[in-house]
Amino acid sequence: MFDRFKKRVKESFPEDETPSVIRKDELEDKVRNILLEADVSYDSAGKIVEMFRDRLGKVKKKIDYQLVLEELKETIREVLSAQDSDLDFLSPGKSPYVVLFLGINGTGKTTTVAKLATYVKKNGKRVVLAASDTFRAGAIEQLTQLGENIGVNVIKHVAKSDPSSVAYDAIEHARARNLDYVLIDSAGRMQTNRNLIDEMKKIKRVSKPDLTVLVLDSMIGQDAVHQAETFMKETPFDGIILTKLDTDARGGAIITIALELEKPIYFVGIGQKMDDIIPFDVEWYLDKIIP
Ligand SMILES: Nc1nc2c(ncn2[C@@H]2O[C@H](COP(=O)(O)OP(=O)(O)O)[C@@H](O)[C@H]2O)c(=O)[nH]1
Ligand SMILES: [Mg+2]
Repeated sequence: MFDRFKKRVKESFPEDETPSVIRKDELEDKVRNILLEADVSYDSAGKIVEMFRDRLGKVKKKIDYQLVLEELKETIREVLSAQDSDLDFLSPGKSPYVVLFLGINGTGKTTTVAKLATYVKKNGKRVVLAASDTFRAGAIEQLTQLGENIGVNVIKHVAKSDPSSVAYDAIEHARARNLDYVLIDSAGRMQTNRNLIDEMKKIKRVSKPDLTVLVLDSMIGQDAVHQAETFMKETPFDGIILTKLDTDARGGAIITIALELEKPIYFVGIGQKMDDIIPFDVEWYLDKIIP
């Protein structure tokens, strides 16, 4: 995870090899290059370099590489902390707590729904899943199978049926049984298919989710921002779950998302197993990218 990012930081600023003269413009170029190579967008990289420059400008003592790393870390911490969410997913304060998952195909929605069900179940909560991806062949079966594996009920209708009514039934099911969560999977094509966009809006209208989450694949890097902006226009969402960080050597998507989308990242997916999801933590991320 983010190996390349950390390696580049290490190579650029070897802690015990600070040169006798440090030129600030060279420092800034190095930071900018590290960020661009990590697939942080050009604008975001520029903003971070600016913030980093301001920080170094306030430093009174002699600058060495150790200090550079500390200030770089502090800069990124400031950017990410600004989007810190106060969501307490395990005690949301409403039941059933209805969560709608959006995202294009293949980002990991269905897997994420099952992972989060596992997560809340492990914490003593009761949950039902709504198989509202009725569009893609196999999607209902996929969620049903996952539900069986983790011992969680899945509400489903036949293929091609109205996804909103599946969501509605799942919510009724949860109300009748005093369940804590309803997690709604959805079909995820966008832009290309007006029907699916309208369907997505309808699911949202009908299910009135307490939380709408956009699932993004970290491998697409800064394109995640464009994808998210497209979604935002049609079906506004509250925050993000970023998947597949385990296969992401670059790691810059997190920074670009924080600076350009200004939305919190609630959880990150770090593998294919049901346990491979963790609440996003700024310090966890900083430890992984900066030595
Ligand atoms: N390595 C890895 N693979 C993941 C992660 N999350 C999902 N996947 C995989 O991504 C693929 C697509 O997932 P799926 O949930 O079907 O995506 P959906 O089309 O958005 O519902 C599957 O092979 C998942 O196992 C993750 O955090 N790490
Ligand atoms: Mg799916």
